[in-house]
Amino acid sequence: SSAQIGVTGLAVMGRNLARNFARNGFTVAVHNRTAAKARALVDEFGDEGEFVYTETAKDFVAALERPRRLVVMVKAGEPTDAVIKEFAPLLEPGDMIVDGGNAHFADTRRRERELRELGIHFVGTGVSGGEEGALNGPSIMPGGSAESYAALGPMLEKISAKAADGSPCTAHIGPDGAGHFVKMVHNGIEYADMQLIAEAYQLLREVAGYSPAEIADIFRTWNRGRLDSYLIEITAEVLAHVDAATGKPFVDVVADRAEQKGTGRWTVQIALDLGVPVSGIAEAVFARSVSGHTELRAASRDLAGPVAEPLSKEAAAAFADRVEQALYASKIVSYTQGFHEIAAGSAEYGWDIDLGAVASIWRGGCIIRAAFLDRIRAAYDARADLPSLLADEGFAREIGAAQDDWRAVLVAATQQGVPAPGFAAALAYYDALRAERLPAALTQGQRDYFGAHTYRRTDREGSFHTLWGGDRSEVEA
Ligand code: NBP
Repeated sequence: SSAQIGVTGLAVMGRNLARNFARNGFTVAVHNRTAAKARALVDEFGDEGEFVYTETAKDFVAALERPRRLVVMVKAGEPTDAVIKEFAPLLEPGDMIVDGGNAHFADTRRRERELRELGIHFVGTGVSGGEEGALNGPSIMPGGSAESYAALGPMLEKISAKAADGSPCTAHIGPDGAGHFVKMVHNGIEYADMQLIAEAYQLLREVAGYSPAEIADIFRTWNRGRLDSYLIEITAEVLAHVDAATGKPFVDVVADRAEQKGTGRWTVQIALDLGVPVSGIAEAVFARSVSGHTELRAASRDLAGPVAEPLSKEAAAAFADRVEQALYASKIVSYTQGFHEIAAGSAEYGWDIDLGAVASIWRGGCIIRAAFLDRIRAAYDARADLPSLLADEGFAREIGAAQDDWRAVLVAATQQGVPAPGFAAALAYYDALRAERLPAALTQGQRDYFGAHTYRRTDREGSFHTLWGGDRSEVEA
């Protein structure tokens, strides 16, 4: 038993994570259901560090020093349960099973509870950054017990990405499913970020009349400012890419149907359960869904729309500046909504999640890494009980400064018939929160009328009902 850590499940993610551990000086036992993959890993990358090839589950467990740290990187869902079922009987109290797959946090809570009874620490861990991140430093979001973090944290800190200030992009998120919950919301925010960028692109193309190559340059410029982020950077790369077979812009030869694996959808489903408005993330999930309804789209192609009016060169440049404002303002709203969901999950499940720490560990390694996250961390550092990111003075000032342009972009989008559901949902959220009065008062009246659901008054305590079918006098409910 010489390995400090073991990785089972050696597809792209597990293999790269195992190599990352080895490159950082840890001795890594490797195992895979199909043992040939473990063999191949050692044959191919054995010179990168210390690997211990193991063939059977028993050999694998025997190779690990105690308490054992066993990282599972298999397909989420049933395969994860199958692996737990295989390994749990071979482990001893104090050992750790670290699930680095994209598990649903409810599954993680169940697995943690079941394994806790055996004295085994189950550490549901969000890993972001794709295969590149797994190899060179991902953002890591471990849940599970504080005790398990004490034994595991230093290793994760070593293999994780580092933010610009050198701090590791990992921290103990909270008990049981907290890590997978935060990873889920990370992915939801990623969907929203991608959708907002996609809308900005579409508006620059169809309203301002820019080519993909020109838009790539605009994104490169934006990437030197406050929108500096991995997603903006790769957007410029994708837009500048030319298809070798046709010579056309790559974006023009890719089928316009976006796919999804499910974490964005989970983020919205859970938000509905928690009663948290994540309209920006929801619109992003729905936008992918709309794009995939080929028949619906074909059947709707002849619906009437406005005739587009091309902008002059000067007007196009001014419009691009406005789109940057709209994108930035909408991005603030997406993160406001996402962090609200994390705060709500934390309260519901008693996780006590440090929102500033979450922003901090997303600064490197993960898909949504951005300079912007430093600002979010600073906002929570200044005030840990910040009720909303929009309550932060700095963000409030910036979104206030952006609002005229944000509105102008949506006017143009509406007039020219270009869908911008992410921008629109974000602005509607902003305006709803600002509003002195919402039409919810009318909604309550309707509910009381047809269902006697009662309402509260602005001027006195208590619940009331109006006798709508009778003399319309009010009674206390
Ligand atoms: P996959 O999700 O494609 O899983 C393949 C691995 O699962 C193989 O090692 C396979 O073993 C193993 N496996 C399966 Br399938 N069923 C099994 C079973 N019943 N018992 C034991 N092993 C089983 O691999 P991946 O793309 O590397 O992702 C691994 C995890 O990381 C997933 O949960 C994924 O959601 C998550 N994740 C992926 C990314 C990414 O960018 N790809 C990013 C972040 C997180 P075999 O070789 O014997 O078939």
